[in-house]
Amino acid sequence: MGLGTVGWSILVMGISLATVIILWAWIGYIGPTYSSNTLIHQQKILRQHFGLPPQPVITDPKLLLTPPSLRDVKNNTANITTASAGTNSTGGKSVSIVPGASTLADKAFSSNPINVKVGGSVTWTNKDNVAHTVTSGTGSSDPTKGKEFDSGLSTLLAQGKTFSHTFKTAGEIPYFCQIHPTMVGKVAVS
Ligand SMILES: [Cu+2]
Repeated sequence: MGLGTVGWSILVMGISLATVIILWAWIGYIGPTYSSNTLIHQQKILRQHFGLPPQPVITDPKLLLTPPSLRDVKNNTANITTASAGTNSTGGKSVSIVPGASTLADKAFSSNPINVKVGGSVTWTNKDNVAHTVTSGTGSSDPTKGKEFDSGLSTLLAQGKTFSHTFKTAGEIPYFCQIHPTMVGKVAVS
């Protein structure tokens, strides 16, 4: 007499259940950390194999709460690279010319507008891989362009270069890039 359809079904279910129980007893509970633990284990073996120092274990909660892409990897601290609108060490303000600035209009400068006290300075840092200028005025045809400040067409702000200007009188000063005149910003001096 054969097993029949029901018999086979029960047998397959029984084998499946037995397999699951055996795997559970052998490997244990496979939870959300299983694959990351496996990767850590594999990495440890590979590091030993290639004579590399062990991976430092990050325990600083401040660092763990910072997404990896925002960590300052070199210094291994939670030095978050915010769009710098901050006050720099000399008490002046910092403005970034952001990556891809030439097509970003009034988003080319961060922060924009920037507020500064009379007697305070603003330092622009070019974080784009294209050279720019920071030139006071509303645009190329402004007769007063460059009167308050101009980083200059002969001394272009290449990637990583900075330009600073100290503001002596209150007022709102528009500025732009002479190479890409659609890049516009404003300094509010009070
Ligand atoms: Cu430009």
